[in-house]
Amino acid sequence: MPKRPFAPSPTPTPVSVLGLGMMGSALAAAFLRAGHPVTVWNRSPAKTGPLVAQGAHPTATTADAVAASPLVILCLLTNDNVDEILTALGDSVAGKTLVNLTNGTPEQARALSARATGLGARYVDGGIMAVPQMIASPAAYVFYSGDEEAYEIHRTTLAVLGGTRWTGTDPGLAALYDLGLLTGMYGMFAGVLQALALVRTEKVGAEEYAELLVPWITAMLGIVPGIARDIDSGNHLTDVSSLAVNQAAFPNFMATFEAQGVSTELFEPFQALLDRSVEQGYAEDGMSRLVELLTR
Ligand code: FVH
Repeated sequence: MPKRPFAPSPTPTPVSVLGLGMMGSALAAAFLRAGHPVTVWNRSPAKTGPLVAQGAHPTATTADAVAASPLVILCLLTNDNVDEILTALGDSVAGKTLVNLTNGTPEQARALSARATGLGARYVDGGIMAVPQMIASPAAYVFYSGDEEAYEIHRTTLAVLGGTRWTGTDPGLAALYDLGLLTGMYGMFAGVLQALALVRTEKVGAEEYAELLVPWITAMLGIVPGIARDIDSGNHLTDVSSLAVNQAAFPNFMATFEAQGVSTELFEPFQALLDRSVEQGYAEDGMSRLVELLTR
């Protein structure tokens, strides 16, 4: 990564955290442990208690929280909540850096960035790749995008939470990267839950079967770089497993789900996609072709 011209502050930057749910509380606690002066606000004031016991300064209003620090972290349930707060704050956010770690869409991030910038603030969007218990551990990291200068000024402070991964100046990119990884995760959960539901119908224990499932899925993940390479090159012909072979086998899954009394709802769309791929003449291609078919 090229050297950046923006030096971080030598003294711990005061940080305000708005939103003290499970994640916001973990973020505020991490800043406190790292020696930052921390001001906290939450809609339900009772949640400030444990953080005040750790040294945080509570505020009754979002305006007071924002006034207390140059760096303001927002971690609410939805970006609608962020939008409401921003509307109420108005131009009192001028001169502040807002880092929004609320889960949301790229479009929402771009709209919030435009709003915040219009009010004179600097806006950085973030996607947290961790659960609260992982915050400040080596396994946690956060995607960031938006105002690069503001990000660089506060990067050392943000690094308290975990790794920092810059994705670009388009404010929507952090949300895109975040949702992409979570999409992979939900796909994995869909397959795992279906498999466990299936074998359970014959009284195979979930824990026992998980011992087979985990190494199998781990081995299959080894194919992903090859699929990614084929997507990037546009060369979808495969010598691993053709769409024709997968499409021919898929009815066996659907029939077995039906016969065993397991819902087919998670897998019907995949069957339809495989059918479409073969109908459209891609029988000899591999899984990478499906990305083309999924992209409208
Ligand atoms: N928890 C996790 O594992 C994931 C990991 C990845 C990132 N997500 C996202 O982080 C955001 C916050 O999640 P959370 O786990 O902290 O969620 P909650 O514990 O439910 O806390 C929600 C906070 O939002 C406040 N809030 C809700 N509605 C409003 C509103 N209308 N106005 C102001 N604040 C609101 C709520 O306040 P209260 O209910 O305590 O008064 C909490 O502070 C989220 O985007 C995840 O997707 C977490």
